[in-house]
Amino acid sequence: MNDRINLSLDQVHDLAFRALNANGMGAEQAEAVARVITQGQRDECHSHGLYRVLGSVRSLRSGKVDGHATPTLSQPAPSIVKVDAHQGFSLLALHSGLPVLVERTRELGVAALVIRNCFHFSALWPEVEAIAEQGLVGLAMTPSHAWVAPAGGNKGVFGTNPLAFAWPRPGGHPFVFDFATSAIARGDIELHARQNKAIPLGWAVDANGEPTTDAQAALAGAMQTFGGHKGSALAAMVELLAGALIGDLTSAESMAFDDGVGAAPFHGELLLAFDPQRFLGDDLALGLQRAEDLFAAITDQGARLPSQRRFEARQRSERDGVWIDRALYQDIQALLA
Ligand code: NDP
Ligand code: PYC
Repeated sequence: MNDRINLSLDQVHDLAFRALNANGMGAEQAEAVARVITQGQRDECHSHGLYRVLGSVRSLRSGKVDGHATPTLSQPAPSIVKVDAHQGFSLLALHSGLPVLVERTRELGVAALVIRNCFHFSALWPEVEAIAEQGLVGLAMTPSHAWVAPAGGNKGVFGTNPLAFAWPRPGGHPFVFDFATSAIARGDIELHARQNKAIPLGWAVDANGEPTTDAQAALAGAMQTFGGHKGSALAAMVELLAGALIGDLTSAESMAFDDGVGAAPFHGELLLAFDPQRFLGDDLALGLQRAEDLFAAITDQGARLPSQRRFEARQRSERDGVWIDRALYQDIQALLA
């Protein structure tokens, strides 16, 4: 029997939506979550595609999530848009806050979207891409659970704390990067553990603080930051900006809140948007051209831009559908029973 199955993007969306909805998530939230899961699977980001249905349903079943929460929006300052997710997932809150962030950014040049009190599991590139689609520059960050040791330590303090950035490009895909400040996303280590595959050295230490290639031992130990002290400092910055500054939980506090039930991390998120038109005025075209010159200097020597792999995967998936592990498909089907 083939160990992978082919699904259309509509089938991916339908499967995710039904699994979430059957486990207590209301249609509005389930639609927002299924859309992003489908985008992740489409772009072959396997750690943040259909695999996330399992963790989302586990979160719903933990009783901590309000799958029917309706986000509420406030504006504590002209440049700050705040959305309270009221213990729902982050994505419906994002959906309601994004148009207001865009409006404020066009008006003021720079604005922030703060999402509070949300369960969070998703990749950040769909969010900064949505900002760049409006001709704006986007930056997003969020804590998670305290799985990552600071450089020089061996106990979890930081989350995997992703940082994502998008720059709009006239007539093409934006320039986007989105990475964990840990050596790799935790989801990738979990996928290695599911498939009994070894992980590279440098991703994690075991519970005794020893470097390990065993994915299970890594999950029980502590993950490492990327780039040693540099990733460590960036991870701390994310805790400060998208935790302390916005009055929401740090990764350590999120983990304490979880109390071992294994739900998605519960905290906040910070998104910043910049309007190039406001910064550059009459020099907008020149500024965007200088960015193009920079991208050309990268690609002209054979190096690739971040997200190029994703955009190629997107084109393939839109044409041919996606391939997913049969075991994952069966695990999700079981959630519908
Ligand atoms: P990776 O290390 O796989 O890649 C991160 C970025 O680097 C991508 O933009 C990728 O582009 C780019 N990239 C990879 N290889 C190259 C290369 N050779 N040249 C140029 N660019 C390259 O990602 P991570 O494991 O760090 O993170 C994966 C995802 O997990 C992210 O989307 C992140 O948002 C998500 N995540 C979410 C968390 C949360 O709390 N919500 C926590 C941690 C991670 P490309 O995709 O095209 O390869
Ligand atoms: O893969 O590290 C991760 C992650 C944490 C929360 C969502 N994804």
